[in-house]
Amino acid sequence: MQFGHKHVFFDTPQIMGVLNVTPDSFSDGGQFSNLDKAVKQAELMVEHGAVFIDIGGESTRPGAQPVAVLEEIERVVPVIQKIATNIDCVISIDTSKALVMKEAVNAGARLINDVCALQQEDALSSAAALNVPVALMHMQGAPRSMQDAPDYASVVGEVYDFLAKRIDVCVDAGIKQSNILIDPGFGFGKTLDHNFQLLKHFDKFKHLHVPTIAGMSRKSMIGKLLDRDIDDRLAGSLACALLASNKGASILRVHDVQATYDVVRILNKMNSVE
Ligand code: 7PM
Repeated sequence: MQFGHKHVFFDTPQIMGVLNVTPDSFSDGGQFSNLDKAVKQAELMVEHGAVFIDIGGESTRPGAQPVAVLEEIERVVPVIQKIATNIDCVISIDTSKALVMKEAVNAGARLINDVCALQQEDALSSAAALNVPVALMHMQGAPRSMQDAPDYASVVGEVYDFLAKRIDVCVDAGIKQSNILIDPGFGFGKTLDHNFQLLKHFDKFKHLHVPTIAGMSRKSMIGKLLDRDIDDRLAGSLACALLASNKGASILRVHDVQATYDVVRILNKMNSVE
């Protein structure tokens, strides 16, 4: 798949490092600016094997307050510009807002990662006009209330059908199928069992014939099952990354890039021996 001038092969799983640029994620009172810290963290993630850096300026945490659009732009654009000029990677913008998509792509982002699957106002036409790849994620409900009572007759079937429809809508809006990725949206309006059903059947999503993203890193499906706080979920996250990879995930969206890349290299070796 082509991302600007960079071609990325999905014959083996690729890593997307998460870079949050919400105000408190980089303020430790030290001598480096938040901008420098964000760029240094991106640099380290790329050294450790990340091909994508996913930049998010709005917390999509269940129950989170929405961020004003201009504030979101002020947070992400300087970081995108500096990474785009200094680091060899594909910058992904984690946003649902049309204006943020535009400003981010103008600044150098080459993938739009939208947890709302381009359903917000003007997002679809905006993404189509920008002519960069888009990642469509499934979510049941809205971020604020999605974990209140997740409900499906068949989570795998319903997520699959939703993503199939969104691919069709995007193609009808002028987005090339070769520029679409999909993501079942672990933790977004799903119970513990829903999340593990999606993981168990992750291989079914390859029948949609577009690359797939799996984002389980440090999520509550790990914390709840294992009774682990957020800082103690590395082993669980690596297990989930390996299982999704083994079921064909194209991109792993993770916080712990170096450890995840070790896991991917082990699987790649096994898959490549005679
Ligand atoms: C709290 C809860 C904070 C959840 C942050 C999150 C995904 C994503 C996010 C995903 C894609 C996180 C999430 N998750 N984009 N953005 N897929 N494509 O864990 O699973 O970072 S936000």
